[in-house]
Amino acid sequence: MRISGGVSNLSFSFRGNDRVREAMHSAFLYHAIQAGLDMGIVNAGQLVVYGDIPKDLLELVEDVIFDRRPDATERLVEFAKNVSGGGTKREKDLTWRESPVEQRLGYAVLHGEVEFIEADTEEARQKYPKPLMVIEGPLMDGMKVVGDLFGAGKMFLPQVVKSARAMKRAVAYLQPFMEAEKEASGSQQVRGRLVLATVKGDVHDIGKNIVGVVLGCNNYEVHDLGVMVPAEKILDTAIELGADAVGLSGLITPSLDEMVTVAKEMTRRQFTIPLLIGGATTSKQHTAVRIAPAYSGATVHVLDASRVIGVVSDLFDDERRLTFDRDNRALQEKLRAQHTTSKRPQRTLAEVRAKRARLDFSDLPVPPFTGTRVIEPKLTELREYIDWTFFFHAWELKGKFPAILESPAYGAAARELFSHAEELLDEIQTKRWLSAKGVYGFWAARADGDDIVLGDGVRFPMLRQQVDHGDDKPYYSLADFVAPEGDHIGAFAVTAGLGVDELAARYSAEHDDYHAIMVKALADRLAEAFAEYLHELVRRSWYEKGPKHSREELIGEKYRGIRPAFGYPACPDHTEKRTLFDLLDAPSIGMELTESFAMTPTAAVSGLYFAHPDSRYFMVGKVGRDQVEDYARRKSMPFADAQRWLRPILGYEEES
Ligand code: B12
Repeated sequence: MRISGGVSNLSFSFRGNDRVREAMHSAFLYHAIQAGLDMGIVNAGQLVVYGDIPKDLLELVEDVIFDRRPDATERLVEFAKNVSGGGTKREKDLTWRESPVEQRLGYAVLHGEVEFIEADTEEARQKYPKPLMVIEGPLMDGMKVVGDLFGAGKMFLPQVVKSARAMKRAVAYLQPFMEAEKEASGSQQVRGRLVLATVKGDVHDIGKNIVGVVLGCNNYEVHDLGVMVPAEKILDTAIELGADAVGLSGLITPSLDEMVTVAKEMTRRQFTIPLLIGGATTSKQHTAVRIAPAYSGATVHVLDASRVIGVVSDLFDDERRLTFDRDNRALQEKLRAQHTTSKRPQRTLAEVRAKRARLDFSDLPVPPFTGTRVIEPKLTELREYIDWTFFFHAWELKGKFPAILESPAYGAAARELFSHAEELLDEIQTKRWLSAKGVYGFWAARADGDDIVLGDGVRFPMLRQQVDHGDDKPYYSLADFVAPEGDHIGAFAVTAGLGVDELAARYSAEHDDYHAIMVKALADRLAEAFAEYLHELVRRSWYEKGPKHSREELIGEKYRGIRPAFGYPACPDHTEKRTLFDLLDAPSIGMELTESFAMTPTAAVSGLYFAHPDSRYFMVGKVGRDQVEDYARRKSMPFADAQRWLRPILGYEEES
């Protein structure tokens, strides 16, 4: 028996939408041939390669073909509305190429099109009397539309960063001509000059880079000093360039203190320009309570890139500045007042220790080995462990993956970003641009009060919750999850960031911030995926022998055991990473710590493994002075130092 069929009937209802039809035909043929189809009638010139069908479209199409979900048809119909238009037979829509050069440049900037940008810029250069006029005319007009649409929420961050790439390429093309004519690029129209830096001891810069691009798109001049920048360099540069504002960024809590240091230095050196504060660890509360009082000029916390233009345009406007500054100071005053009144009652250390969590330690699984092992997974292995939600989050497309691909507001932008990310990941994989390395191990361990002591004497002092719960619940410490009579714990340090800096620098040199930022965001995702992958491997080798958990279960942490990381709320003291790194000999795989205990390479995660089924994540929260004194003793660290490192969680006022 032979089977043959007319394939196009399958997609008849999508007449006019060749992209969807071609994808349906290809996907159908791909599976049907494997299942025994001998002959199909189809326009072979209109077939897309199965592997080239974008993943999102493929999923929807296969949902329909296999009738995988009840709403498969509706979802494909909905999706098809956004992708109607040419399939393989139709050329890319190039009608915009027929318009005058000004409109072409505007289009290229708005859509982030770089294919013709140099040729069009050259044409405009020949048309205009001076190269600078090309920037200040058609290119800036295009950027202004971008800035307005972004401000109005009609354009999303990834699209803005792509626009910036087109703009930068055009400006770079014009640069040598302007130098020949001794023109300064765009200097007449610059709306303000900012010096940005990630503070000393901190290495993360995606957020700051995004902010820099958004500012650049709105014709602010940005001098980005990079990461780990000491206060002196930031302020010297600001003076040298006559900056209108300084912007600081930081990811981990020790950077908060460093920001206070910069603020104090600004006061000492009699600065008056605004100080902008941003980064994942910062908050408007901390800015109000600690940073603003250290500096007399305007000190403004900026939550994310979408707010930065609003803030700087107010600060740099002679009229609006006063009102903005007054409102900001009033808000900060209110936050300081709330801070002093909102202290929640605390129990004494002795009381909370008496209420430690008491676990049943009758089942203590033994790990497969003790000591350390190095692991170097392939990126293909890590890829399936990526939780994409935070990737979109980094680009300010907030929503859960994969639902975000279907979002009425962000869907189109999210789908485009996702397909670019997948393309780049493919390339990174095949060209081996990045590599991942980790080290992990297991040790005999026991709880000694609130310390976890390893067989060879290495000690991890832990902190305990002290804020009054008002009920009978235990006051947790991670030490509670380890049996005092003898048990095991694990530890790990992983990075997927080997090669990132070089790759990002290469993209930046090509004026391609879009890919430079994307590479870093992907490396971060791979680092987190590595931690997930390794945790699974560890659990399975140690105590979790059953069937593997699904992706959703992994993301929802529906498994036994935890992997808290120093800096996260259950173990907020970053300095313990020193002991951890020594234990694992993390430098042997290329990982190091900065003076603030940030890890390099940047895309890195490290922490401990606990196996107990009742072990759980919790927040230590604010701690009392009695605990800080006790903790300092247990760490053999001077009290003042312990207090400084624990500053973000002190539940009492420090004596000055
Ligand atoms: C994703 C993530 C990671 C990723 C990548 C980090 C990253 N991209 O920022 C990875 C997995 C690598 C990671 C690692 C770690 N992380 Co982490 N991580 C996060 C998470 C979940 C999201 C951060 C993020 O991606 N933000 C998206 C980016 C684009 O936003 P952003 O950096 O904040 O920037 C925006 C704004 O802040 C602002 N902005 C930023 N800079 C500037 C500058 C100026 C001038 C202005 C105006 C504005 C501005 O605009 C930006 C764009 O919108 C946060 C929790 C959270 N929800 O915030 C924890 C968090 C940042 N991580 C934390 C910690 C502790 C760590 C680790 C130390 C854990 C560990 N022991 O392994 C390591 C440190 C890594 C290192 N190299 O040292 C803590 C930091 C606070 C603290 N307690 O110290 C957080 C807050 C989690 C928590 N609640 O405890 N992390």
